[in-house]
Amino acid sequence: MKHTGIIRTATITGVAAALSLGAIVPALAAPSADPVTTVADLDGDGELETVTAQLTGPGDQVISATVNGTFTSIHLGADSSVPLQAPRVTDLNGDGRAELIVTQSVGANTTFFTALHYDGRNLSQVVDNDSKPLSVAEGGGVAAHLGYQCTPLNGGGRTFETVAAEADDVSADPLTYSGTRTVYTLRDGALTTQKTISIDHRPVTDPVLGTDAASCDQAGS
Ligand SMILES: [Ca+2]
Ligand SMILES: [Ca+2]
Repeated sequence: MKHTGIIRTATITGVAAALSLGAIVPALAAPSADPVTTVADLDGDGELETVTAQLTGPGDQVISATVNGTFTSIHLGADSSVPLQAPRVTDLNGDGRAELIVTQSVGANTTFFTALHYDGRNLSQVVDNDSKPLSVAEGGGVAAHLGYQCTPLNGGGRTFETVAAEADDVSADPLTYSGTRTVYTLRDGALTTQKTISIDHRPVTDPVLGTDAASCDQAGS
């Protein structure tokens, strides 16, 4: 009996220690709470900023950076069932200031992302034509062809293009896909649709289905 009492006391002490530690560092309560980092030139001044992503709880991450000595952060949805990925550093409009592509959910074949831009003071979500936060998918397995790409514009800048297409017949050989390619320009964190291109029974090798995420990378990051 006395032995059991000692163990109980030790356990209670351990719980108390864990609780007090948790109060100091709440992130310890989340799974895989180690932050992940990357570098991006958020304000386009030629100096790279460190961008940090950290799980803060189930389904929640915080993205943060310090630009010119000023800290900014934003909470976004996260898929806490998989290891947190650092944001992809892109420049979706080619203006020299980075946008961040942030993973929101990871499925068997398809990953969903949103995008952040830095407005000179804060990080905020890139919004689409309907003022809703951008959601872009990548992957799709055989049944779908999903992704994004950037295309240089004559005279400078880039368009940001998303592809969402479904297989016409998953047992066909070669496979063909039908759906939409949407061409956007980005200004002040808001996307404007320039063109919606219909994709009709095209093989995956057709440029209209092209999805090269690396073409959106920020130069020099
Ligand atoms: Ca900078
Ligand atoms: Ca940019």
